[in-house]
Amino acid sequence: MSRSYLDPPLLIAALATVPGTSALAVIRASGPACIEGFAPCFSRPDALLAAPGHSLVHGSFLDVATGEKIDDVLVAVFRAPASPTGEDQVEISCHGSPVIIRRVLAVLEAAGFSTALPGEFTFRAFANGKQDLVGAEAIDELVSAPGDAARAEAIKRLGGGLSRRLEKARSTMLGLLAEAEVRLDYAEEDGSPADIFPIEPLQAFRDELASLAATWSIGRLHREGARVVIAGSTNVGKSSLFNLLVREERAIVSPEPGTTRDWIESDFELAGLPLRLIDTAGIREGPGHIEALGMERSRTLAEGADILLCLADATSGLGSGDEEFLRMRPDAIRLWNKVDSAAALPAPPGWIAFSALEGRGLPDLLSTLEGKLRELESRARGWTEAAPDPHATDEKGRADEKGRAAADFVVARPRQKSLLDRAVASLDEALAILEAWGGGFPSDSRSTAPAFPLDALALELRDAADALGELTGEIASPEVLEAIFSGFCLGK
Ligand SMILES: Nc1nc2c(ncn2[C@@H]2O[C@H](COP(=O)(O)OP(=O)(O)OP(=O)(O)O)[C@@H](O)[C@H]2O)c(=O)[nH]1
Ligand SMILES: [Mg+2]
Repeated sequence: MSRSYLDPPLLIAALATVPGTSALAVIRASGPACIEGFAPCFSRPDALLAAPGHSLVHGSFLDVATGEKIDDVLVAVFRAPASPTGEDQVEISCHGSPVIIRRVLAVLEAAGFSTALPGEFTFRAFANGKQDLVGAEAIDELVSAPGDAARAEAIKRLGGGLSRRLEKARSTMLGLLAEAEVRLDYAEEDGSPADIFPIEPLQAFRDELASLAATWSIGRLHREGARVVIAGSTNVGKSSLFNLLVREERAIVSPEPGTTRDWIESDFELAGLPLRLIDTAGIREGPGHIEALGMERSRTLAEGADILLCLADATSGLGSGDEEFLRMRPDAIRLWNKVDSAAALPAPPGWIAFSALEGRGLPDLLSTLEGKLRELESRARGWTEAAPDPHATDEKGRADEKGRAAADFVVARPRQKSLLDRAVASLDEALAILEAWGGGFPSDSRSTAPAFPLDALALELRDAADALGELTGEIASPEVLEAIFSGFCLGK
């Protein structure tokens, strides 16, 4: 029967490093009485059992059944609750041979350690209050960060500042509601709405959460990479440029027009930012059925590109395919390719003179591309390029500053974004309810003024608070937890 993350905690073990040959490998084990469970597999059980938490013990890993020494190992001992998982834990550093790893895991299994589920160590850290859900997700994001920007954002989230901010917003909102309930009992008819429920802090939370939700586009950009699409007429050198940028012969290049029939993609990094480069089928008149399908895909990809590279053949001038893309995307980076050829026409203004064959114009292309990426990043953050003026009195200056404060933290997952959106939508409803009310108290039975809409307000504020609670994992359902942690890597 398959195990679940929510089963009572067993002893678990898994390889934490990549399988294969390496200098060292680390095998982690965790669970109640894990150190005692591991002791029979170790040549110095007394030293192990006496070892304090966060210490190292040197010895041999033994086959319990035969007493055979399998490897020389160094064991890191962690004791509950001051361990990464909150349970007793050992981390065995052995030599990184697949044979040793297999034997160690088999002996551990025979000694009662089950194979850990993906992300089960992190799940236990979450279940034992060592990490909230945003922090647990940040561990996975740190391990799988495709570039330095995504790494920097993950390590910040792992620090817990974002979670603390969300928890503070949640408890303050619920506190305001509780206070409103009390104040209502004592409200005078001539009191103002702000005496019952102060709107300003609510508005401030709403704005802060909205800024945070807006950082998702930058998080997505850093995690998935900007989609850079190469498009143009057939035979202009798109695949040659693709190969040049990814530094390998990935795409087929040939003098025959219509060589690329379907798009191909490859990831690379520029100035710390990940890119997904996509080579597409060229556009030409009178294509066959399959080629026409490929051309349709090229158009869709160009339309959805973060950055479009439009290539034209310098030996023949602008083709109808290139013109079509330029009409669709006037913001495209324009490359006048094959300038090395004797037949090349001069590059028109606004075009980079380029040669995919010789790499001419490449520094110009890379710096233009980097500039576009930075622009994309700034736009995703909702920033203007200038540094914020701390004395800014205008709306824009204040909005920029708020954006930067929220962008200290960047949300990285669609789950986080949609829960923030839900909280913002509920707070918008709550603010609309307060605005529509405008005054009047139910405590005065003769009053004809509308009653304070406590129930409707409470409903919206609780929903906003619940969305934040789901975000940090305080009230996440077992299904949600299972779905999140099963996406983590093994041994994490
Ligand atoms: N002289 C010269 N030839 C080039 C250059 N770039 C590409 N070519 C040649 O142009 C021809 C077409 O190149 P590809 O890279 O396959 O062109 P493509 O745009 O991908 O073509 P399709 O996939 O058919 O749309 C090949 O013979 C290349 O060697 C260049 O900078 N200079
Ligand atoms: Mg091609």
